[in-house]
Amino acid sequence: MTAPATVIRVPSRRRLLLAVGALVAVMLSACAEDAAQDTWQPEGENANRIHNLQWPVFAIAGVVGLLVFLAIVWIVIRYRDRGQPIPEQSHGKPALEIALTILPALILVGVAVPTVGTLMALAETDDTECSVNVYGQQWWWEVEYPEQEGCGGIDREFVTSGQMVIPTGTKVLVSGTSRDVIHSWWIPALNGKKDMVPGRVHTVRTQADEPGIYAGQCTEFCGLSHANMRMEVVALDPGDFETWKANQLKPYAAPEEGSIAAEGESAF
Ligand SMILES: [Cu+2]
Repeated sequence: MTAPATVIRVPSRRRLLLAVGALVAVMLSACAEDAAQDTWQPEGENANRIHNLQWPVFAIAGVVGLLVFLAIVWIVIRYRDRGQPIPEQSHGKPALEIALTILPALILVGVAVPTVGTLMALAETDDTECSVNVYGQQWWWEVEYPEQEGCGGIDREFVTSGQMVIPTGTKVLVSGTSRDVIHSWWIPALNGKKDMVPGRVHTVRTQADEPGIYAGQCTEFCGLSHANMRMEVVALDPGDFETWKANQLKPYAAPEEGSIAAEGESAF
Protein backbone atom coordinates (compact mmCIF):
# COMPACT_ATOMS: atom_id res chain seq x y z
CA MET A 1 0.00 0.00 0.00
CA THR A 2 1.34 3.42 -0.84
CA ALA A 3 1.33 6.18 1.72
CA PRO A 4 -1.17 8.97 1.08
CA ALA A 5 0.42 11.96 -0.65
CA THR A 6 1.14 14.88 1.64
CA VAL A 7 -0.56 18.05 0.49
CA ILE A 8 1.45 21.16 1.31
CA ARG A 9 -0.86 24.10 1.75
CA VAL A 10 0.72 27.41 0.79
CA PRO A 11 -1.20 30.43 2.08
CA SER A 12 -2.66 32.33 -0.88
CA ARG A 13 -0.85 35.57 0.09
CA ARG A 14 2.53 33.85 0.01
CA ARG A 15 1.60 32.15 -3.26
CA LEU A 16 0.87 35.56 -4.77
CA LEU A 17 4.22 36.92 -3.53
CA LEU A 18 6.01 33.90 -5.02
CA ALA A 19 4.29 34.41 -8.37
CA VAL A 20 5.14 38.13 -8.42
CA GLY A 21 8.75 37.36 -7.41
CA ALA A 22 9.09 34.81 -10.22
CA LEU A 23 7.64 37.27 -12.73
CA VAL A 24 10.03 40.05 -11.65
CA ALA A 25 13.00 37.62 -11.85
CA VAL A 26 12.02 36.61 -15.39
CA MET A 27 11.69 40.26 -16.43
CA LEU A 28 15.01 41.28 -14.85
CA SER A 29 16.79 38.43 -16.64
CA ALA A 30 16.26 40.43 -19.86
CA CYS A 31 18.22 43.42 -18.53
CA ALA A 32 21.87 42.71 -19.40
CA GLU A 33 23.82 45.91 -19.99
CA ASP A 34 26.56 44.60 -22.27
CA ALA A 35 24.75 41.80 -24.09
CA ALA A 36 26.67 41.33 -27.33
CA GLN A 37 23.57 40.34 -29.29
CA ASP A 38 21.19 43.03 -28.03
CA THR A 39 18.81 44.20 -30.76
CA TRP A 40 18.24 47.45 -28.82
CA GLN A 41 21.84 48.63 -29.25
CA PRO A 42 22.25 49.36 -32.97
CA GLU A 43 25.77 50.12 -34.25
CA GLY A 44 25.19 50.70 -37.96
CA GLU A 45 22.93 52.42 -40.49
CA ASN A 46 20.46 49.59 -41.17
CA ALA A 47 20.35 48.48 -37.54
CA ASN A 48 19.43 52.09 -36.68
CA ARG A 49 16.61 52.01 -39.23
CA ILE A 50 15.20 48.87 -37.60
CA HIS A 51 15.65 50.42 -34.17
CA ASN A 52 13.83 53.62 -35.18
CA LEU A 53 10.91 51.46 -36.30
CA GLN A 54 10.79 48.96 -33.45
CA TRP A 55 10.63 51.61 -30.71
CA PRO A 56 7.35 53.28 -31.80
CA VAL A 57 5.78 49.95 -32.85
CA PHE A 58 6.72 48.43 -29.49
CA ALA A 59 5.26 51.48 -27.70
CA ILE A 60 1.98 51.37 -29.66
CA ALA A 61 1.64 47.60 -29.16
CA GLY A 62 2.49 48.05 -25.48
CA VAL A 63 -0.20 50.70 -24.91
CA VAL A 64 -2.84 48.65 -26.79
CA GLY A 65 -1.83 45.49 -24.90
CA LEU A 66 -1.95 47.26 -21.54
CA LEU A 67 -5.41 48.77 -22.23
CA VAL A 68 -6.80 45.37 -23.29
CA PHE A 69 -5.27 43.70 -20.23
CA LEU A 70 -6.71 46.34 -17.85
CA ALA A 71 -10.14 46.12 -19.52
CA ILE A 72 -10.17 42.33 -19.09
CA VAL A 73 -9.14 42.55 -15.42
CA TRP A 74 -11.78 45.23 -14.76
CA ILE A 75 -14.55 43.19 -16.46
CA VAL A 76 -13.54 39.97 -14.69
CA ILE A 77 -13.69 41.65 -11.27
CA ARG A 78 -16.66 43.96 -11.86
CA TYR A 79 -18.95 41.36 -13.45
CA ARG A 80 -17.87 38.22 -11.59
CA ASP A 81 -20.60 35.79 -10.59
CA ARG A 82 -22.00 36.77 -7.19
CA GLY A 83 -25.27 34.95 -7.63
CA GLN A 84 -26.95 37.98 -9.22
CA PRO A 85 -29.66 37.44 -11.87
CA ILE A 86 -28.59 37.41 -15.54
CA PRO A 87 -28.93 41.01 -16.83
CA GLU A 88 -31.12 41.96 -19.76
CA GLN A 89 -29.51 40.81 -23.05
CA SER A 90 -28.97 43.24 -25.92
CA HIS A 91 -27.90 42.67 -29.51
CA GLY A 92 -25.81 44.95 -31.73
CA LYS A 93 -24.43 48.45 -31.15
CA PRO A 94 -23.59 49.87 -34.61
CA ALA A 95 -21.79 53.02 -33.43
CA LEU A 96 -19.49 51.02 -31.14
CA GLU A 97 -18.89 48.31 -33.75
CA ILE A 98 -17.95 50.85 -36.44
CA ALA A 99 -15.65 52.70 -34.03
CA LEU A 100 -13.96 49.44 -32.99
CA THR A 101 -13.37 48.60 -36.66
CA ILE A 102 -12.04 52.00 -37.72
CA LEU A 103 -9.77 52.58 -34.71
CA PRO A 104 -7.68 49.37 -35.09
CA ALA A 105 -7.54 49.95 -38.86
CA LEU A 106 -6.08 53.44 -38.27
CA ILE A 107 -3.54 52.05 -35.79
CA LEU A 108 -2.52 49.35 -38.31
CA VAL A 109 -2.10 51.96 -41.07
CA GLY A 110 -0.01 54.06 -38.67
CA VAL A 111 2.28 51.06 -38.13
CA ALA A 112 2.26 49.84 -41.75
CA VAL A 113 3.41 53.10 -43.41
CA PRO A 114 6.76 53.41 -41.57
CA THR A 115 7.21 49.60 -41.71
CA VAL A 116 6.98 49.48 -45.51
CA GLY A 117 9.24 52.55 -45.76
CA THR A 118 11.86 50.86 -43.57
CA LEU A 119 11.65 47.59 -45.54
CA MET A 120 12.28 49.48 -48.77
CA ALA A 121 15.22 51.38 -47.26
CA LEU A 122 16.71 48.10 -45.95
CA ALA A 123 16.47 46.53 -49.42
CA GLU A 124 18.53 49.37 -50.96
CA THR A 125 21.80 48.04 -52.46
CA ASP A 126 22.59 50.54 -55.26
CA ASP A 127 25.12 52.50 -53.22
CA THR A 128 27.10 49.44 -52.08
CA GLU A 129 30.80 50.17 -51.50
CA CYS A 130 32.14 46.68 -50.77
CA SER A 131 30.92 43.15 -51.62
CA VAL A 132 31.44 40.01 -49.58
CA ASN A 133 30.08 36.51 -50.25
CA VAL A 134 29.05 34.17 -47.47
CA TYR A 135 28.53 30.38 -47.58
CA GLY A 136 26.76 28.72 -44.68
CA GLN A 137 27.41 25.04 -44.00
CA GLN A 138 27.15 22.67 -41.04
CA TRP A 139 28.39 24.35 -38.87
CA TRP A 140 30.50 27.29 -39.92
CA TRP A 141 30.55 30.25 -42.27
CA GLU A 142 32.93 30.71 -45.16
CA VAL A 143 33.53 34.35 -46.08
CA GLU A 144 34.77 35.12 -49.57
CA TYR A 145 36.16 38.45 -50.79
CA PRO A 146 35.81 38.46 -54.60
CA GLU A 147 37.91 40.56 -56.98
CA GLN A 148 36.44 44.05 -57.08
CA GLU A 149 37.05 47.76 -57.03
CA GLY A 150 35.09 48.00 -53.78
CA CYS A 151 36.53 47.41 -50.28
CA GLY A 152 39.42 49.70 -51.31
CA GLY A 153 40.20 47.39 -54.26
CA ILE A 154 40.78 43.61 -54.21
CA ASP A 155 42.78 42.22 -57.14
CA ARG A 156 42.79 38.57 -56.03
CA GLU A 157 39.96 36.66 -54.38
CA PHE A 158 40.57 35.36 -50.86
CA VAL A 159 38.61 33.44 -48.25
CA THR A 160 38.29 33.50 -44.46
CA SER A 161 36.11 31.53 -42.05
CA GLY A 162 33.87 32.48 -39.15
CA GLN A 163 34.94 36.12 -39.12
CA MET A 164 33.94 38.76 -41.62
CA VAL A 165 36.29 41.73 -41.54
CA ILE A 166 34.94 45.01 -42.93
CA PRO A 167 36.09 48.63 -43.02
CA THR A 168 34.10 51.02 -40.78
CA GLY A 169 31.69 53.52 -42.33
CA THR A 170 31.42 51.42 -45.49
CA LYS A 171 28.22 50.03 -46.99
CA VAL A 172 29.01 46.32 -47.33
CA LEU A 173 26.74 44.02 -49.34
CA VAL A 174 26.70 40.47 -48.00
CA SER A 175 25.52 37.96 -50.63
CA GLY A 176 24.91 34.59 -49.06
CA THR A 177 23.82 31.07 -49.76
CA SER A 178 24.13 27.63 -48.15
CA ARG A 179 25.93 24.43 -49.13
CA ASP A 180 23.62 22.07 -47.22
CA VAL A 181 20.58 23.05 -45.13
CA ILE A 182 19.02 26.45 -44.44
CA HIS A 183 21.08 28.69 -42.16
CA SER A 184 20.45 32.28 -41.15
CA TRP A 185 22.94 35.14 -40.97
CA TRP A 186 22.35 37.56 -38.09
CA ILE A 187 24.57 40.22 -36.57
CA PRO A 188 21.99 41.97 -34.34
CA ALA A 189 23.98 45.19 -33.85
CA LEU A 190 24.39 45.70 -37.62
CA ASN A 191 21.17 44.55 -39.33
CA GLY A 192 18.28 42.09 -39.27
CA LYS A 193 18.34 38.37 -40.09
CA LYS A 194 18.69 36.85 -43.53
CA ASP A 195 18.10 33.18 -44.30
CA MET A 196 20.83 31.50 -46.34
CA VAL A 197 19.11 28.93 -48.53
CA PRO A 198 20.72 26.26 -50.77
CA GLY A 199 20.36 27.17 -54.46
CA ARG A 200 19.47 30.80 -53.78
CA VAL A 201 21.50 33.94 -53.16
CA HIS A 202 20.10 36.33 -50.56
CA THR A 203 21.58 39.73 -49.85
CA VAL A 204 21.80 41.75 -46.67
CA ARG A 205 23.61 45.03 -46.19
CA THR A 206 25.88 45.55 -43.25
CA GLN A 207 27.67 48.64 -42.01
CA ALA A 208 29.45 49.41 -38.76
CA ASP A 209 29.94 53.01 -37.61
CA GLU A 210 32.74 52.26 -35.14
CA PRO A 211 35.59 49.73 -35.05
CA GLY A 212 34.73 46.70 -32.95
CA ILE A 213 33.75 43.05 -32.87
CA TYR A 214 30.06 42.44 -33.50
CA ALA A 215 28.81 39.01 -32.47
CA GLY A 216 26.22 36.98 -34.32
CA GLN A 217 24.66 33.56 -34.38
CA CYS A 218 23.07 31.26 -36.95
CA THR A 219 19.36 31.73 -36.28
CA GLU A 220 17.86 28.87 -38.26
CA PHE A 221 18.03 25.47 -36.55
CA CYS A 222 20.44 23.58 -38.79
CA GLY A 223 21.40 20.40 -36.94
CA LEU A 224 23.08 19.18 -33.77
CA SER A 225 25.79 21.87 -33.61
CA HIS A 226 23.49 24.74 -34.57
CA ALA A 227 24.16 26.44 -31.22
CA ASN A 228 27.90 26.50 -32.00
CA MET A 229 27.43 28.11 -35.40
CA ARG A 230 28.52 31.57 -34.39
CA MET A 231 30.08 34.33 -36.39
CA GLU A 232 31.60 37.76 -35.95
CA VAL A 233 31.88 40.90 -37.97
CA VAL A 234 35.15 42.65 -37.16
CA ALA A 235 35.04 46.32 -38.17
CA LEU A 236 38.43 47.98 -38.66
CA ASP A 237 39.39 51.57 -39.47
CA PRO A 238 39.96 51.76 -43.24
CA GLY A 239 43.76 51.95 -42.68
CA ASP A 240 43.76 48.82 -40.49
CA PHE A 241 41.50 47.10 -43.00
CA GLU A 242 44.11 47.71 -45.73
CA THR A 243 46.79 46.13 -43.51
CA TRP A 244 44.54 43.12 -42.80
CA LYS A 245 43.79 42.74 -46.51
CA ALA A 246 47.49 42.82 -47.40
CA ASN A 247 48.10 40.09 -44.79
CA GLN A 248 45.37 37.91 -46.27
CA LEU A 249 46.96 38.20 -49.70
CA LYS A 250 50.43 37.12 -48.56
CA PRO A 251 51.57 33.80 -50.04
CA TYR A 252 50.84 30.67 -48.00
CA ALA A 253 53.45 29.80 -45.40
CA ALA A 254 53.25 26.38 -43.72
CA PRO A 255 53.10 26.70 -39.92
CA GLU A 256 56.03 25.38 -37.93
CA GLU A 257 55.69 21.67 -37.19
CA GLY A 258 54.35 20.98 -33.70
CA SER A 259 53.07 24.55 -33.28
CA ILE A 260 49.50 25.38 -32.26
CA ALA A 261 48.96 26.84 -35.74
CA ALA A 262 49.94 23.49 -37.31
CA GLU A 263 47.54 21.68 -34.96
CA GLY A 264 44.78 24.08 -35.95
CA GLU A 265 45.50 23.63 -39.63
CA SER A 266 45.24 19.83 -39.41
CA ALA A 267 42.01 20.07 -37.38
CA PHE A 268 40.44 22.36 -39.94
CU1 LIG B 1 23.26 27.14 -39.20
